[in-house]
Amino acid sequence: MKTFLVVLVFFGLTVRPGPLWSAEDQLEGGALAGERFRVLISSDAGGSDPDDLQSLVHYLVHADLFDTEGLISSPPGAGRARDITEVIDLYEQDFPQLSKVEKNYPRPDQLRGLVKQGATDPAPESGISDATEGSRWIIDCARRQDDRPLWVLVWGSITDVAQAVHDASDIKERIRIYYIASWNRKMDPNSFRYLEEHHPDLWIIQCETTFRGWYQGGDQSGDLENGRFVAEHLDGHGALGTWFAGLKAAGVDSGAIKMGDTPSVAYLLRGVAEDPTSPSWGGQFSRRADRPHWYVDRDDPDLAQGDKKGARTVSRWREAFLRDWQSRMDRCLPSH
Ligand SMILES: [Ca+2]
Repeated sequence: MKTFLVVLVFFGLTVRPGPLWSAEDQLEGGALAGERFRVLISSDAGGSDPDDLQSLVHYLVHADLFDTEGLISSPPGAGRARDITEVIDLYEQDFPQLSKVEKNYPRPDQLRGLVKQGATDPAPESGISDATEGSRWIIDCARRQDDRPLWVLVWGSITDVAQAVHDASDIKERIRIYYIASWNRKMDPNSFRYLEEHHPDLWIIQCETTFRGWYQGGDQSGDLENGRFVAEHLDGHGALGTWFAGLKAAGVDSGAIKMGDTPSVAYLLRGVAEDPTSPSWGGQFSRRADRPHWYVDRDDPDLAQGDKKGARTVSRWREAFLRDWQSRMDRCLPSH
C-alpha cells in the first residue's frame, strides 16, 4: 500500500495532466478529407484592414473544395462589394491554370453572382435595422433544401447575420456560425449583443483570441516565418499570389501573413466541424455551460500565446496548414 501511494504521489507530482496532443498527431476529417461544406462568408474586405483580402486569396485557391453560396460585404469600414469582386478579377487571371489542375474550381462569373452588399453601417442600439441584400441572401441560402447546414464565416461585424436571424429565426437550426469576434465585435457591439441576449440557442463559435494563432506562435522556422513564406510561396505565384505579396495588413510587415479571419476556413479544412471541442486547424473551443451550441476560446493557460487564449490550438498546426496552402499556390505556377 505504501509503495502504491509513493507511486501515486510520484506520478501526481511529476506527470502533468495529459497534453491535448502529441507531436505525431494528425487530424482527420474536413474538406481536405472530402467533406463538402456549404459556405457563406461575411467580410469587411476593403475596409479597415487588408487582412481580409489576404484571407480571400487563401479561400479562393481552396474554392474547389467548397460549395460557396455567398460572399457578403459587411461592416465595419469602407469595404464594399466591389472590393470582393476585385479579388475575383485576380482569381479570373489564375482560373485557367487552377482549373487545369482541378476541375472543381468555380467559374469567376459564378462567384461574382454570389457577391452581395450587406449593411454599410453598424447596427443601431437595438442591434437590428433594415434588411439588406446581404441579410436577405443569408436567409435565402439558409432555407435552401439541403441536408447540410450552411456554414456562415463572419470575418467582419456580425451585422448582417444578426439582421437575418432577426428577420427569419427559423434559419437558426440551418446555420453554423464561426465568428471572428474581437475587434469586429467592438466595431458593432449592438448586433452581437442582440444575438447574445435574444438567441441563446444559436450555434456559434465566438472566436475572440484563438484566431491569433494563425500568425502568432507555432513553428516559424525557415520558410514558415510570416514574411519568408509569402516571399517564397506567394510572390510570383499567379496574379493572386503576387498581389498578396504587395499587401500590408495591420500590425504586421508588408508582404507578411496576418489573415486573422482565415482560421474560420481552416476550421472546415481539417477537423470534425460539428464538434468545436475537438481539434481542428481553426482551433479547439469550450462550450459555454449555459448554452447548447455556443463555443468560446479555451482558457487553459498552456494553450494561450501570450495573452491570446486558445491561440496555440491553431498555431500547433502551423506547418501542416501552411504546407497545404503552399501546395495550393503552386497550382498557380505555369509549370505545375
Ligand atoms: Ca476582417
